[in-house]
Amino acid sequence: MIQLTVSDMACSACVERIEAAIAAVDTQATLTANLDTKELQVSSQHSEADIRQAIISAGYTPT
Ligand SMILES: [Cu+2]
Repeated sequence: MIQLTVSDMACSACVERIEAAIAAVDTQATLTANLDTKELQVSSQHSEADIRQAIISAGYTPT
C-alpha cells in the first residue's frame, strides 16, 4: 500500500484525473482518496516512484 499526501487534490475531478494517470501505469491499481485530509492510498504492484511520477505528470504534487 502506497500512502501519499497530495495537497493540491481539491475535488473529485482532481481524484478522477489522478486515477486516470495511475490507471495508465497500472490498470490493476486501486485508489482511495480523502479530500479532507488530502491523503491518497494506492494499492499497486508498481513502485511508489512510478505512482508518484504518474501523479506528477497529471499535474499534481505528491509529498
Ligand atoms: Cu479538482
